[in-house]
Amino acid sequence: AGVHWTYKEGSLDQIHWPDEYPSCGGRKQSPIDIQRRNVQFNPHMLQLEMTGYGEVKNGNFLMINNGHSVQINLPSTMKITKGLPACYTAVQMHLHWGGWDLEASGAEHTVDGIRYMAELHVVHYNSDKYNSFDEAKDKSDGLAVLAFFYEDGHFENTYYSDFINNLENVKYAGQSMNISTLNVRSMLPENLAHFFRYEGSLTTPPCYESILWTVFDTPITLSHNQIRKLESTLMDLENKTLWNDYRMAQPLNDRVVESSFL
Ligand code: SG4
Ligand code: ZN
Repeated sequence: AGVHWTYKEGSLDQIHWPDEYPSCGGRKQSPIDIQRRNVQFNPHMLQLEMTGYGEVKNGNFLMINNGHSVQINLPSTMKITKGLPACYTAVQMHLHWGGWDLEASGAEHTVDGIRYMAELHVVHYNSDKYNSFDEAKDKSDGLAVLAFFYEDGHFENTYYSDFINNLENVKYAGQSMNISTLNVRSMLPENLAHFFRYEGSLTTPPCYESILWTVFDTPITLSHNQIRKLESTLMDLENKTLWNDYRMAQPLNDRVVESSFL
């Protein structure tokens, strides 16, 4: 105990994560740079089928600033029922973003070296095989994460208005609030047909190599102001602006990235 891991500053920045967390130096780490010309089209990969992703009212969803990200805990009624090797139950979603007075972009995965503004991760565990996220998180077939890119555009994305406004209420690390209405489907791109798939890891310590990644090609558009608010509202564990919470691309090694489209 003592030093906490960070992205860029201090003695336990991302270069040094493997010193404390051996998995972070593994051969199946995330994120990666997705190179379109090296991706393998797999016509057998089916579009995902989800249940419970639509509007949920009178819920009690915790939105948390954990000092590394902002996270919303999801109801276990949200599931992926088809398109993956098993049934997966949602646990939480969180974002990674950049900083408005530094390099603005802060997505974790890059595509042909290009970094999008930000990235959403919807985390699920294999509920066919495991009883909880905690049990599944370090198993090679334990987790599935859906990743979505954000780009900036001219118009406010009204499906994100509540989320962006709520950031103010969880400004400081450790703060949380309850959300009663949530519609995750509306926060995703309409087109979910085009995606990449590969085997990787948690992008933060302890970097367990337990995630089957699905990275969608179609980005979500937020307005410039919405992205700015995301990048400048929250504070980290040291009470500094929480930004640039992304890990650099990791070596692909002997892995193959598949795509659902040509
Ligand atoms: C974010 O920091 C989440 O808030 C973490 O969730 C999450 O850790 C971490 O990202 C890594 O997840 O999809 N980017 S990722 O690989 O899910 C875990 C919590 O801290 C263990 C609960
Ligand atoms: Zn993440």
